[in-house]
Amino acid sequence: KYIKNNQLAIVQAPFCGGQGKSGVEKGPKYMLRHGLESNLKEIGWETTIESPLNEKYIQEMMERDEITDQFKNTKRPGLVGETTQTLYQSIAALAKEKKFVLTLGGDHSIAIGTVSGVQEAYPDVGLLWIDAHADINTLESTDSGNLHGCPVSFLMGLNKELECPPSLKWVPGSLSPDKIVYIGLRDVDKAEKKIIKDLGIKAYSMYHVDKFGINKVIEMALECLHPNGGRGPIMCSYDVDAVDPLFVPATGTPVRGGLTLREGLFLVERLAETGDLVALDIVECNPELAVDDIHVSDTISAGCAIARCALGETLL
Ligand code: NNH
Ligand code: MN
Ligand code: MN
Ligand code: MN
Repeated sequence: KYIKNNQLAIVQAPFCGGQGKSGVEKGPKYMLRHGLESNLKEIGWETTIESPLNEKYIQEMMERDEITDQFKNTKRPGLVGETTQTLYQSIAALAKEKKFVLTLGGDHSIAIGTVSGVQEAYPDVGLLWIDAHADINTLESTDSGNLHGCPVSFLMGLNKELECPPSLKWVPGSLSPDKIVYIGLRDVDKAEKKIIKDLGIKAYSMYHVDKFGINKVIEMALECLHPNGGRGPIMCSYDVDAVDPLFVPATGTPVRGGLTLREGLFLVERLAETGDLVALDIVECNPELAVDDIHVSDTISAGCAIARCALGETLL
């Protein structure tokens, strides 16, 4: 009921500046080469490919060094800020046109732009963050200095009282703690645990997946986002490292003990079934980190399967 005429915008976000390993910017190209667009057409979507970050920009981005673009411990805030603002503007416009927005990353810092953009069109959107990591480090708590470990803190406005790089001041930061739920966590930093606890954010770790089963977990998560059986728009930001590295080996920070491939797909099949999903990010596929071709195809085909299942391929 939110999406008009099966319109789907596939946004390429070939960005690697939120972390230190190159290759993750190749995610969109690999997923499209795998046939993702034609597969989605086959199941009835009217697709367009959007590339808000142009070639010249990406070339420039790859050449920028982290010595000059640094803010205290934080790496490349200028680059991340500019890139995510560009994505934000383009995605806000697409979502307002009532298109489903599928963003292909890139590292997870791009979610600063994608989620902020979707929120412009759907202020009450509920966000499902599927990840091995919580990505809620603040400018003060981040040990790595990698901004892909921080997008949620920006989305929630947690850096507003801190000294913030000018490039990231545009972020509305209006996501409230009861509008985000985590699934798949298993590598959360100490400072992140405290933030999650203090703010009362709902988080289903792998412990909860084992304890309750994936079906119960997703039902509880949906109930948190729109309580009392209510409905409303849902966005999913899906870090492929949520899925066990057995199935998704080519990613920057693999953590063992993750979701099975079926659990990872079931989650998004259930989202498709609600009819309320308005946007999806698929991030952190890094084909350059594969040790062989099988690792590449396992990772890319898992990423594409997540997109297809979220967009209804497996619903009968
Ligand atoms: N928590 C760590 C950090 O802040 C790791 C984040 N890495 C991720 N997140 N891949 O999804 O850097
Ligand atoms: Mn992760
Ligand atoms: Mn880690
Ligand atoms: Mn992540």
